[in-house]
Amino acid sequence: MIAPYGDPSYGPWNPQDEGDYGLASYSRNSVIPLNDAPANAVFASAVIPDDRGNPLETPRAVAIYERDGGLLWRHGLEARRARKLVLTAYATVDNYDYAFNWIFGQDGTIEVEAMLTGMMNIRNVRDRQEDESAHLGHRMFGHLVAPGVSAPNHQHFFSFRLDFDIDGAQHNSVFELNTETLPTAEGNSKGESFSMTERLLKTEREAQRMLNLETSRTWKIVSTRARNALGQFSGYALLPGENSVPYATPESRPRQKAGFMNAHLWVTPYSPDEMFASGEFLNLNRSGDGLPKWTSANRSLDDRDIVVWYTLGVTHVPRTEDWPIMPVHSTGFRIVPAGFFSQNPALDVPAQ
Ligand SMILES: [Cu+2]
Repeated sequence: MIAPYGDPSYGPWNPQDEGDYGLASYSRNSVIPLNDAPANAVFASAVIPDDRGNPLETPRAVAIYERDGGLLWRHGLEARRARKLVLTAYATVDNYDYAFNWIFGQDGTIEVEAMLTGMMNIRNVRDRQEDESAHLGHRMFGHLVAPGVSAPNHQHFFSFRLDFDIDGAQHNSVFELNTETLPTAEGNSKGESFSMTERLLKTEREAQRMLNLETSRTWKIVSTRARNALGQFSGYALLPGENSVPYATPESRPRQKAGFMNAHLWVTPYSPDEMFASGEFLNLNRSGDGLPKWTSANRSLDDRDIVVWYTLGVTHVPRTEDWPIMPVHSTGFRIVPAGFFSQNPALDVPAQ
């Protein structure tokens, strides 16, 4: 996870919050009962090694709880209420705070939610009020949030390493799904027809993909061996939510250091040596280690143990209301069953 800043007065400052700091180690915070998590939560501690190899324990590192999940399904006068199982962990990285929720639904959906809060990074500006060039309080590179205080435009890029094992670790493949209007020449005389095509991503280079709103692009990870009752590949689809492209140029330092942000999707064959999107040794490393380096081998991805890496970008154009403590900005994506079951798996949920 890296946060590139867009204000040229900042100099080369692009904190890599996971890597330089460690979202799961030094930055991990204890969950605050009743505030970070509801009254029915249970907690688990975590032990990780410090930089000398000594055990470092965080009490209440993880909260686990059920919460109301809204409507599960309904038709006419028949309806079911959903419950969701939530795993929560928090990290404070200097001024900023991140929370991560892994949310498990009765319909087989896994939601991944990242929450951004804490205190924005700021710089002092000479004029205490908005200057003439400011448009509704917005400067070219930031936003005035208090007299003499400007919060610069910045982005947050997360890399989620998703080690899919659909019906076993081996024999998995990744397909890309695109939906397009059919040409009128191909039996689309009314101009209303559109079709979805699935394309196998065969190699690491083919699997470096960007989102595409025009084709409603999603991806599906399937077992090539297991089938549901309809004979379809057993699979789960990755459904993107909010996302962004990097505004730093391809040659810039953050793009070199955190090359994972060059694509929204990466797929690699599983390797125990490839755990971190920017490589093992991040501090002072400018070399483009990690995903760009590994995938230059262009290994085969078909019918094997694969790992999916999803890049989630948030463009944070500060608001006045983000100061002095930022209300949570929630973002994320979903992993939903797609052929994994043979029908809606939540039919057995009883009515309240
Ligand atoms: Cu931000």
